[in-house]
Amino acid sequence: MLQIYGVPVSVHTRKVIVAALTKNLPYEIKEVVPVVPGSPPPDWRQLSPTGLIPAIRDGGVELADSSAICAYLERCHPGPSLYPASAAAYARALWFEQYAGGTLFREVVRPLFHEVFVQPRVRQQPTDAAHVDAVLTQALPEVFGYLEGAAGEDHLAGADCSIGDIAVASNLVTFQYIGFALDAARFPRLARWFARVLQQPALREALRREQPAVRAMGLNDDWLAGLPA
Ligand SMILES: N[C@@H](CCC(=O)N[C@@H](CS)C(=O)NCC(=O)O)C(=O)O
Repeated sequence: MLQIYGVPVSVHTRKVIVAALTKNLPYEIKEVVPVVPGSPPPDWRQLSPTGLIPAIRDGGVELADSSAICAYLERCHPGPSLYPASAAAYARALWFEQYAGGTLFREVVRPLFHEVFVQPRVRQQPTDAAHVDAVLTQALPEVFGYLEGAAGEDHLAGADCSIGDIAVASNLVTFQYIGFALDAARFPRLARWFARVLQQPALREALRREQPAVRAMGLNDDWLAGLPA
């Protein structure tokens, strides 16, 4: 069985879980929390050379990085596909996947998660309020503003939900878990797109499965209650 190393509430582990669920693949979670000392297994750097989650073991294949893993799962199990057929839409899906991991995560979600969760809850260190404020007033408007312009009445890379949608949505899920809200008055197209992607069955199932961890971590999941069943 596919073994996914990571934690379901991690932005990039969730992406791999949604890909596995989309393809109806059974999987087993091997819990690794890189920020918790002693959590990674002894051979962790061999499996994940960066030390980051997620990584997988699938038969004889060992692989790190959510984008590499999702592309691998797609090649092994082509349907249902998370990658559009046309070259232009395929490229756009990859772009949004890259933008999600490279800019949305690095400049907005990761610093906020670090300040409001890792520092006070894992490291017993104070939150740097000035850093949070800088992210909210400088990085977020640019990044969410770009996504607002990119979101239409469809998905980000065409009619169907793609890996690009899942990658961006996974970031917004964590953004809301840590107590921030996607402001629908300020980013209406992005908010409508997010509500649409949250209807995607594999993402819904991933969110359902991670609820025990969300509650155990004391994260905010009130916003999920407002979603249509
Ligand atoms: N490019 C990597 C990024 C993975 C990543 O940043 N993972 C985060 C969790 S979502 C992590 O391991 N953070 C722990 C740390 O920074 O030490 C991927 O797509 O898998």
